[in-house]
Parts: sequence; C-alpha cells; structure tokens
Amino acid sequence: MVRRHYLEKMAQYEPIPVSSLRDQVKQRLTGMPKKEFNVLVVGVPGSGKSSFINSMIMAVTGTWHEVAHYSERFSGRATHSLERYVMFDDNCKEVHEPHPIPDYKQNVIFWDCAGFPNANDEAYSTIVSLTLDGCMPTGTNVVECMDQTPKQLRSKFTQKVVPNTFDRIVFIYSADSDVPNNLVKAIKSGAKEGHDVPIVLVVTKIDKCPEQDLQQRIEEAKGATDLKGNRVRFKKTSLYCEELTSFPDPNDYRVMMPNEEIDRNLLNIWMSLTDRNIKAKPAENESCCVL
Ligand SMILES: Nc1nc2c(ncn2[C@@H]2O[C@H](COP(=O)(O)OP(=O)(O)O)[C@@H](O)[C@H]2O)c(=O)[nH]1
Ligand SMILES: [Mg+2]
Repeated sequence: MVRRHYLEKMAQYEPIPVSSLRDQVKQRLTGMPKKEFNVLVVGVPGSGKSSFINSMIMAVTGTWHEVAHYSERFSGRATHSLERYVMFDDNCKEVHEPHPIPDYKQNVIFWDCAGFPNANDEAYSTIVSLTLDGCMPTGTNVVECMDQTPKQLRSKFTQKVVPNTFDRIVFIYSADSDVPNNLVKAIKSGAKEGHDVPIVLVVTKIDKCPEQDLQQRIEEAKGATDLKGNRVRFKKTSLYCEELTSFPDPNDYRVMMPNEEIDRNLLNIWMSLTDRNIKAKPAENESCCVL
C-alpha cells in the first residue's frame, strides 16, 4: 500500500519529456496575441545575455544560429548598445528549411541591453526607464549615456521610437561573479517608474561556480531581485557555449550539440516568460507549469 502511494507520487513528479515541453512552448508562441511581446534582457557584459538569446532559440528549434553576437571577450566586439532581436525570424533556420514554428507571428522581440556592475544608479535607472518608455532607439550606446544626468538623458530621448510597451525584464546573473547589487537596484527603480514590468531572474554559468558557493549566490541574487521563494520567475542553468556544448569537431557546421538539460531549463523559462498571468508583483505561492 505504502509502496503504491509512493509510486503514484513519483509518477506525479515524473518530468514530461523535453519534446512535449518543446511542443507546448511552440503552441504557446503560436497562440500569443498578435501585438509585439517585448522582453528586455539586462546583465553585466559577459554575463551571458547574447548566449541566452541564442540559447532560447536553440532550445526551441534544436539548431544553433548566431542571432545575437556573443563571445565578445574573445572577438573584442563588446556590444554596449541596445540591440533588438526578433525571435525566430528567418535567421533561425536555413534558407531551404521550413519555419520551425509555422504559424508563429514573429512578434516576440528580445532587447539586449548591457548593464554595468558599478552602474551609477541614477543614470542607469533612467536608461532602463527610458528604454521601457520606448524612447531609446536601437543602437544607442549605453556606455556613452552613463555619464549624463537623468535630466540630460530625459531631454535627449524624448521621442517614442518603440510603439509597444515592454512586457518582461530578464535579469541575467552569471553565477561565477558577485551579484551586481547596484545594477539590480538601478533596474528595479527604473522598472518601477510607472512601468510595473515583471522581472525574471536567470542565473547562468552554473557550471563555473563551485557547488558550495552556488546556493549562497543564488539566495543573494534572489534577495536582491525580491524573488526569495519564487520558482516561476527564477531559473538556474548553463547556456549553450563553446566550453560545454560545442561539437568535438570544431569544423562541424552545426556548432552546438543539443543538450536536454539546458533545453528543459530554457523551455521552462519560455513557459514562465510567456505566462499571461504574471503580474509585476509576484503573487504569493505563484505557480506556473514549471516542469
Ligand atoms: N561555461 C559557460 N560559459 C558561458 C555560459 N553562458 C555564456 N558563456 C560564455 O560567456 C561568454 C560571454 O557570453 P555573452 O553571451 O557574450 O555575454 P554578454 O556580454 O552578456 O552578451 C561567452 O564566451 C559565452 O560562450 C555558461 O552557462 N557556461
Ligand atoms: Mg552580448
């Protein structure tokens, strides 16, 4: 009897296959309202923002395409500007291939915005606030804006250039570094100024953090983003990267080897991000299909 209960309980927790989860995400993306769904991705340079954007595409399509430029450390191409990426546009597939999500309306947009660990609170929170207002044009050099006063910034960016509002902020925190508390503060205060955008925390590079430090860093990052105890708006994962997932043959045109665990984490992030019930302030015992 006890054993039967145990087995029933275990069956309840049996994770669904990654392929079913992927189908759910595709359905979710297809069924989204027609208007743009804008996601602002912030984090310090090198935390994995570009890798996150590319990995979120790979988790759904199964193939690697460098949509957002990554590995700036090695190429010397540090992106310090605001970049706009239409997720699953035609760059996510080969020319001769059918689209991996045929009825998807190409309306999910990720914005890659560099943040800085010692961000001067005021300037950076104004930059976040102006971005969320839709007043920062693509390509704006964020570093050059950092030494300006909020007033100067507000008088410089007065025109609304992004027609829709932002729906989510993803804060990328790399587990191999200290929590950039100033940056988190600046993002929170910029997001508050009349926007009320839900913040989702993604802890990356968990492979680079010793196990004994990982939990402490996660708790610190959750504390900073007010997400203690929340499972829906928080996910820890490694991302697709040369160090972990490249094909053994460096000339392999596929570049990255699919990885079930990374895909499961990222597909769950897709489900949380696109959950319509997520409001700016987390409800108590918030739940979503975290599988
Ligand atoms: N080991 C490891 N490396 C990662 C991970 N995520 C990203 N990287 C690497 O970290 C470096 C910086 O990533 P990138 O996406 O360019 O960061 P960004 O500056 O925030 O856009 C690149 O070399 C990535 O390949 C991860 O989870 N594990
Ligand atoms: Mg980048």
